[in-house]
Amino acid sequence: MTTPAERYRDRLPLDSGWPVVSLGEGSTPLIPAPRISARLGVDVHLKLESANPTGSFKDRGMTIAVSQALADGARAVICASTGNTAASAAAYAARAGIPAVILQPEGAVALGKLMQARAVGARVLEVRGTFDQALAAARELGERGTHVLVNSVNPYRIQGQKTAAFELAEALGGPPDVLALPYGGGGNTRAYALGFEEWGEAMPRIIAGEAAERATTLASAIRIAEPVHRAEAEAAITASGGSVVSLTDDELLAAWRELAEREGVFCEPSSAAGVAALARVELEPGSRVVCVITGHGLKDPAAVERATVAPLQVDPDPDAIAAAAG
Ligand code: AN7
Repeated sequence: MTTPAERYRDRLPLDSGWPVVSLGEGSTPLIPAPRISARLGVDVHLKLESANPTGSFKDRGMTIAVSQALADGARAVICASTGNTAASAAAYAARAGIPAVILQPEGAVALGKLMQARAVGARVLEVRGTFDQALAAARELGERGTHVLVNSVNPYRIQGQKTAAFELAEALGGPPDVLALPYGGGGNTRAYALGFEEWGEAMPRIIAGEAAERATTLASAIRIAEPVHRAEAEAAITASGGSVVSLTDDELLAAWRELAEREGVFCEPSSAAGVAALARVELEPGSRVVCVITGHGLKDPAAVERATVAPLQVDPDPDAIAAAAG
């Protein structure tokens, strides 16, 4: 399989001698969403970034950032994370053979993501504070030079991440009319805008769904009070003719449910933000829309427990099972 680093080498800041640290990221599926399309009167496709090696979009940027860190002789990488950056950084660091220090806001990271970072041997530290406070501490350690920071303020993250825009333009024979995605820190939004700008055809209208209650949303991946890329991300959204849509947890969960039950796509709650945001904007009938599904549903089993009905218990008796199956 060709990785984004190979496929788009001439569009990436890669030195020729570089060993690329890869887990087979990119080339993610782009699938139609017929029922969501019918409801909205537009042609919706889903870009399943949840199909990346660690189950989220972060792997595209992490392959490039960790490769650069290795080439620079880094002794260790560090990140603060609501969970997915951590899972990705930990896996790519393991692949590179360098230690990863992971700062998680205590009690605020979904179970699957916590287990991923632990499983690959990262040094996981639970910070008594918010994501924003943990990020400030990680940035400080990055500046001291003891650790290479691999949060998306590391420019190689955005560089790698932009390859998702190239894949979309190639798959569709040009950029979509509308790109809808979750908006947490804004790094992904920035990366798509950069990618489509470099692609050189039209810029899609960017619809970015954020949690209305940023500090407390059940969508823990985007529980980020202060988006670090706010200025650049929102400038790109405005320039594209798009908008930021603030979503309640009920709106996020309704879109999450629709993706799961009506399209068969099981993502984590934050990943439904693009679909949820579309319901709140005017759309040109028939236009081509891509929603980015940023993370896999298995990351957050607690969200499923909260939002769905628990299984009934039955005896191994066909009549009892037939009655219970309904
Ligand atoms: C599934 O892992 O910030 O707007 O530390 O995990 O680029 O921040 C995750 C963010 C959307 C928001 N969907 O993207 C982290 C982290 C999922 C995410 C976002 C995140 P950005």
